[in-house]
Amino acid sequence: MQPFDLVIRGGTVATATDSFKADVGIRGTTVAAIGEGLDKGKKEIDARGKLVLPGGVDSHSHIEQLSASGLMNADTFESATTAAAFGGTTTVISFAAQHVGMSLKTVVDEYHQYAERGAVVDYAFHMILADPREEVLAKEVPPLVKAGHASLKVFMTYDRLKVDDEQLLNVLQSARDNRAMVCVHAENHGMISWMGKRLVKHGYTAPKYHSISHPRVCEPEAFQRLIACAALVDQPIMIFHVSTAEGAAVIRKARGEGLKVFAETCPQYLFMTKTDLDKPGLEGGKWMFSPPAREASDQEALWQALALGDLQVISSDHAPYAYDKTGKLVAGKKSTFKQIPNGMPGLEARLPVVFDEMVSNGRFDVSKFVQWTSTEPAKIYGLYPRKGTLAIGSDADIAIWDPKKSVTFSDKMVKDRAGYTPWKGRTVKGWPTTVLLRGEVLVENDKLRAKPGSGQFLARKAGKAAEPLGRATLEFDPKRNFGAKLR
Ligand code: DUC
Ligand code: ZN
Ligand code: ZN
Repeated sequence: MQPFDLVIRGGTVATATDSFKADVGIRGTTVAAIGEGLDKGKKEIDARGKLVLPGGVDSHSHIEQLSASGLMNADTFESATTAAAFGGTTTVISFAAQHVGMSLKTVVDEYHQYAERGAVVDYAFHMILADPREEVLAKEVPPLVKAGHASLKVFMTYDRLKVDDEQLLNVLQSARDNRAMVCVHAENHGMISWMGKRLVKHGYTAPKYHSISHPRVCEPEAFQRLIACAALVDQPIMIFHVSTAEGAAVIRKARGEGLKVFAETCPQYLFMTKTDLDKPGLEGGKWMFSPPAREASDQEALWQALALGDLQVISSDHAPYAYDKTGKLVAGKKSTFKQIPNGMPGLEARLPVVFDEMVSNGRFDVSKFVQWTSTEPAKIYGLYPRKGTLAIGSDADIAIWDPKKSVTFSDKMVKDRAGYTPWKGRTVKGWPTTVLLRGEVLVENDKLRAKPGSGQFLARKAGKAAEPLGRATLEFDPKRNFGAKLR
């Protein structure tokens, strides 16, 4: 038997189901053995007193992405994935963002180029459809899904991105025909637009009013409409960034009816509230993301929804804009909240802030942490078991966590290019001190060891999650619809 190239010795290994003391033996790029007293490796890492976890999978991150108004976000693939690596994340799913009039294929080719140039962790793309015209759905989506882009994303709000109900149905049908997951930013557009105009007209223009301009009800309303459309088509969906207790309740009901509705939340909804936006001047703009942070009671409801399995994933929704003319202040120092781009950096902080609460503070155990931040996203998006677990044959993407290391977030530590962290001043206990990607050291002793472009594209086939239920609604059942054959 060949010797191991690397043995991680003496740590506590945790997966989504178990945690136990074991050595991990790596040959080449994959895990070759997990057990006690493994033979010596060519290299060894001493993990005594540490947790040995699968690298994080962040399935919602906006990287080097052009907004509909033509604003590029602050990160390149190099800076964003470096931030991810330092925070223990070894796989990201970001977006290839189509805007109206664009060819989807051209867009995907461009994002491939950006990522090939800079990524230091492995990556895949969700394809954003802002213009799901017939030719795009008929000619571009099928070969792109076959090429490994097994998820589509649509927005139900934002002026230049949103799809109406008929377009949404077309996208859901296209995903069903091609076997892909559909991810949705689901908020009621009319309510947001109407409230925003009313607030500004009355002079309420500060960033804190952003949170009021997204009425709570715009979430359950959009979720219900989306779920009804998905059920009509019989297409599984992923609801992005759930922020309210009412939204989570709608998801619970749908799942109780057996519908394939998956959902995520993000650290900002678990740890921030609307009062975080209440800062002097435009400073609160740093905490402006959509949907907005809500109330402390929503945080409890979201933890409960995770515990019950109604939400399965904690992603970052990393969307960095610098606090200057290139980003948050693009419309100047007198802008209204409507003119400030939405989004906050989150790739680096996602795992440490969640680990601190779940593992260090004991809200849940380390297996649940692994489940929601690595295993479930890998399963739902067709990356498992190559990613998302530590098993024989899995990629050796490993984050070695020091559960005793305390870190206080500061602007100067950030690796992304937003230039600030919305977690500034927060102290967390537990930090990934050594991170491996496919058996190679990625981060060690606070240094990045990988070269830009060393991350690999992950071609994905949709997993079980994206399989339709096979339950025909009356309208699609020839026995009940006067014989119409619509499939
Ligand atoms: N909201 C989004 O819909 N996308 C990016 C970030 C944000 O805040
Ligand atoms: Zn969104
Ligand atoms: Zn997003």
